[in-house]
Parts: sequence; structure tokens; C-alpha cells
Amino acid sequence: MADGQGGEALAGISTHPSFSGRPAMGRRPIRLRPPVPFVFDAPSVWQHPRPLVDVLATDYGHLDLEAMDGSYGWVIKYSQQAKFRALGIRTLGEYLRLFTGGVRDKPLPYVMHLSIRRNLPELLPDFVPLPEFRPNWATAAWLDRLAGPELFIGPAGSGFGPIHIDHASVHVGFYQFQGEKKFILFPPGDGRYLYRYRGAQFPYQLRNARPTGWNYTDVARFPRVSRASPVTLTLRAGQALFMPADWWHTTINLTDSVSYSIRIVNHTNVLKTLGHYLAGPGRAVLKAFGR
Ligand SMILES: O=C(O)CCC(=O)C(=O)O
Repeated sequence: MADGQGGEALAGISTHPSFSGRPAMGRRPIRLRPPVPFVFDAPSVWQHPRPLVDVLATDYGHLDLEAMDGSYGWVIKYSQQAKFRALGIRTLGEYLRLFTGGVRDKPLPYVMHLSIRRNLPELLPDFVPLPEFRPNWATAAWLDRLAGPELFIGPAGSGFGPIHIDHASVHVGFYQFQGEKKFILFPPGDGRYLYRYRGAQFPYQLRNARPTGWNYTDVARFPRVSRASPVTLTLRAGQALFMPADWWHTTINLTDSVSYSIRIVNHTNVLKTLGHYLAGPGRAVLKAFGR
């Protein structure tokens, strides 16, 4: 799974089911979440009888892309809007016609952080989180911005962009419905090699770095990255990834890709998550004074 592109594989990263928290034969279940990301084959999170993209195109094709709500990364929505507008793509249906039709004059943007709860509420029960993504104490509707389930749809070659950590020390569960997505992951301690921005960009976020998935191996531009320990892996349709809190990451879609993700807060990270929120107002003040 760890294909070693762009860096050394991290010892301990594994696709082995014992990392998934399932009991090995005759042993007690492993209760602690592993401190490293792990990939596993899993039954689909999508439990509806019809294919997901068909349902989106036929039942939700009328949705206005610019009005669609993001969840966790709603800030990103605004940069996406400009791209949709530039291509004259107005609705989800128009986007999906280009996405599934294959013939594109210009590259399609990556639809990111599409909140299932806010945009497709009737479908929420059809997305069933995997056991490996539980327990999750952040599933209430009012926590949708922090941790709500979301969809990502993007053509081959699109990607998330900057290497970042997700704010408030949430774990993240990813599931790949269609296509292949490359993940570039760095352990939490690698932040010092990643040319991160100073201070908080938002009161609750300390999360972005300058290199992206496309250019982090540019040694002339980012020499310190060579001291980091990236792990690259490809998530294929039918596979899931559990990424523990505070891992730096970014993605590139190797083929046209449709995927799901959900943020996870439970006994293993709740204190850190709360700590970030408590620190938020102080960071906002520092930011206001340009610190
Ligand atoms: O799924 C992706 O392409 C990247 C998602 C991501 O990095 C994030 O949500 O923080």
C-alpha cells in the first residue's frame, strides 16, 4: 500500500486487518486506535441500491453548485465557486455530465467538502460509517461543520493542493467509491520541515503548509522537506483509510475519483479537540494584533 513515492515508507504502516481494530483469531479485540494511518478493504459506505453518481445526477442534479454548502472545509467553497463560474458550470448535474461523459475541453475542478447533511439530507441514512470509524462522538447535526460526512468528486489530475493538518486534532476516515486517489502523508512531527505558515490562519486552525502534493519534492524550492518522512499510498475503490489526528496530508486523484470522508472525535482525541477550541479565542486576538 505504501508505494514509497517521494519518500520512505513509514515503519508500521500496514494494510493488515490487525491494524483495523478487528480481533485476531482467539485474541481480545485491539481497542486502541493505532497511531499510524491504516488502509483496509471495506464494504461500501454507500448502502443505497442505486449507484451514488446516478442518484446524485438524477435526484440532485438541479442543485446549484455555488449555493451548495460545504461542511468541515467550507472556506474552500469560495475558491471552488470561481472555478465553476469560469467554466460556466452551474449545477451539480452539469458538473456530473462532464465528469461521467469523459470529454472535457478544460480540466474540471475538484468538488471538495460537499456536506452530505446540508445538501443531500435525505441520503444521510444511506451512508453508513464503517466500524473502524467508530466510536465517533461528533455526529450530531450541530457539529456538521466540524465533523459531518462529506463527498469529494474530482477528475484525474485534480487534487487537494496544500499539505495541511485538519484542525482541532480530529481523526479522519476516508472511503473510496470510485477511482484511485493518491495520499501523501507526513507524521505530526514533520510540521517543522513543511514550511508551514506562522500562527493561525483562522482562530481554530494552524494547519496549512506551503508545499502542495504536486511540488513538495521540489528540493530547490523546499529543501527541508527532504528531512521529512512522507508516506504515499493509493486508495482504490472499495478501500478505506483511517488517518489519525495531526497527520499532515494532501491528495492527488490519479483517475476520476469519487470518495467520502468523515471526521472522528472520541475518547482518543476529545481532550485535544476541546483544547483547540478553548485556545481559539486567544489565537483570534493574537491574529487581530498581527501576531
Ligand atoms: O479527499 C481529499 O482529496 C483530501 C481531503 C483532505 O485533505 C481534507 O479533507 O482534509
